[in-house]
Amino acid sequence: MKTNKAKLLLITAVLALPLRRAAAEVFLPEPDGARTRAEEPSAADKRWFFDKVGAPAFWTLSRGSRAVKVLVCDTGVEASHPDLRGNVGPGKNFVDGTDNTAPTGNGHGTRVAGLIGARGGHDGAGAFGLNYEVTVVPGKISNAASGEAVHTDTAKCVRWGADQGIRVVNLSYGGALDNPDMQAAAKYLYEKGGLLLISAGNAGERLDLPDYPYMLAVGGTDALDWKSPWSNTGPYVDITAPGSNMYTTDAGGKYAVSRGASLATAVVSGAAALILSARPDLTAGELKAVLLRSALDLGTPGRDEAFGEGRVDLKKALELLKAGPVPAN
Ligand SMILES: [Ca+2]
Repeated sequence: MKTNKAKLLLITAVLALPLRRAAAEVFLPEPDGARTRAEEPSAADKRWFFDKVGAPAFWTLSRGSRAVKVLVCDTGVEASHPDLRGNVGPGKNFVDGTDNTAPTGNGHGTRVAGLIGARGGHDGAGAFGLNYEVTVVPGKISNAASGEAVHTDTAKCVRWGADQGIRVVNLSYGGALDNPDMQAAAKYLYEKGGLLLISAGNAGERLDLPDYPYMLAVGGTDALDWKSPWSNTGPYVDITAPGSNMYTTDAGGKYAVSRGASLATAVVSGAAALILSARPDLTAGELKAVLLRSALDLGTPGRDEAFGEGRVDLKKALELLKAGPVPAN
């Protein structure tokens, strides 16, 4: 029974649920919701986000590697999805202790995973993520159709990833930023060489949370590099990435056009995996430094509460990696 555990999350348009402060993460599908392949948008509409972040430039150096694992602590990932098959490895269920990481009534984790490593034709049918090849490791932290998770299971997921030597952990959930257990888990991961990418939240309001050095908090932007209206702001926001109108895989062999900081977080995780595929020698601090220092400054000059250091930019990251030694942090 989980009744004495603090609730952490909530996703998919379940706006009626009592949200845990503004830090709660709400994943909102676009009004069209999940679309079938036959109804998919144009190739240009599907690929805008990886063009925006300069992924094609980085692909001249590396298109990803199955040696790089990205732990997705979420609602499970549909490994049998036609566009994920081969890029999803075995994971763990932290709710029931089994190895069952298939989605149970909630496609949130499958949507997140698609942006990291879906492998449909990126000029044609299907969904395509930032990595042609990667190993998405599903860490299932919710068996509920609502997607709701508790912080104890979530912290377990992050610590397990650290013990597995996983370098990138994606947490597209809210409520964890200022949770002491989660902060300790993030630090544990960081000290073992991994980086936690975490959603800055979808409430569209300012949170007066400090910048926590062992997590990268991600906000969302749109195709014009405006801050997405739902994206939270505050001193804790480290970086932003596309999170509006994101075409991705969905559970049930489907596809979705979705929006939210969940998706923006997945883009940064995908970028981190891509960077590690080219430079597996980077420490967690160096990986963080590459992401932050290569980000395109937006809004007011320098770091600001809306964009953090700026919008993720893999073209600049590529230039930074080629320029010489990477700063430690
Ligand atoms: Ca700025």
